[in-house]
Amino acid sequence: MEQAPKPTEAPQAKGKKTWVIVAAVVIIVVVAVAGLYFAGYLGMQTAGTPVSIFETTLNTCSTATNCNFSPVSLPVALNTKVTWTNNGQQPHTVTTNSTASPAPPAAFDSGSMIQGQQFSHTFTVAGTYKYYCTIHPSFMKGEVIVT
Ligand SMILES: [Cu+2]
Repeated sequence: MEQAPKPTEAPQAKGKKTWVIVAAVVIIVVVAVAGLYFAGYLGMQTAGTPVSIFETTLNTCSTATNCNFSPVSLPVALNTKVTWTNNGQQPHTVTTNSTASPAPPAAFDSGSMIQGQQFSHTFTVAGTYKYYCTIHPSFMKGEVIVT
């Protein structure tokens, strides 16, 4: 008769262990998702306001008319994400022009983008962002105006 309380203690201990394991898993998942979010990986999965990088004749990029950004000038509200897509066949970049006047409030650089590749940037500081393609710097020029 005196051994009766023991079986009731055992399930309680098991219940506590389960709770600790569940809490640990929840914390790990929350930290992992927050880490991915702040690293920008989740943000990259949804496209922002589109800018097309086009070549009117694929693989021809010799003038601002046959190869450029569209639109060339894009006005957006603060905290807007803009997504550039290379719809041309040649590699292009989306790179802030640090020598522009006024200088862009923040810098970004897509690096070389192959056909079909996308690059996104979220504009968290207001201002005019002059950017260009480092591969075709003389005529591939665009701007994002953030207000
Ligand atoms: Cu280019």
